[in-house]
Amino acid sequence: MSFASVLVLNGPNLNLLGTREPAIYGAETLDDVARMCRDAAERLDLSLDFCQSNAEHQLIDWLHAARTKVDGVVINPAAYTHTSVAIADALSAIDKPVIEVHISNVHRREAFRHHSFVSPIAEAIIIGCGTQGYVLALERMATILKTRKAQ
Ligand code: CA2
Repeated sequence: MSFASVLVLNGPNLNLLGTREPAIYGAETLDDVARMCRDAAERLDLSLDFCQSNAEHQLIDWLHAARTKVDGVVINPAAYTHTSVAIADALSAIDKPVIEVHISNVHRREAFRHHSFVSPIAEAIIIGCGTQGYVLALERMATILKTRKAQ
């Protein structure tokens, strides 16, 4: 039995990881990232749901379910980071810690990637650490959730 549960949510086109643009996103596939997350979750005593969708409404439905089902959310909203007030609103409705992850350093890239609707809601943001960012996010989430449980 794990001490807490975390949802890792991935937005549009992240299913293409590892198939192109390796200079920006690395060589790992989304399945590789899911495996890394599962290994980290086991080590950190977290239970894990790992999901990806290209559809905004699906991501929002999962976030609504997360309100009662999980203790924290790690999200790479992909391009919806920069466009979606709806995903930001769904995240605001979750009274649980949220950590935003970006594989690439968005601040080194086009200006439209510099703004995030999600960042003001996030407890922490991990940017430009490659796919390792997901593992770092789970480690930070475990620390946050352990600290909250101890209070
Ligand atoms: O750096 C990140 O993690 C991003 O969230 C990735 C998004 C991008 O729109 C954000 O600005 C930054 C794009 C995900 C698409 O991933 C692909 C991977 C390989 C090939 C094509 C797309």
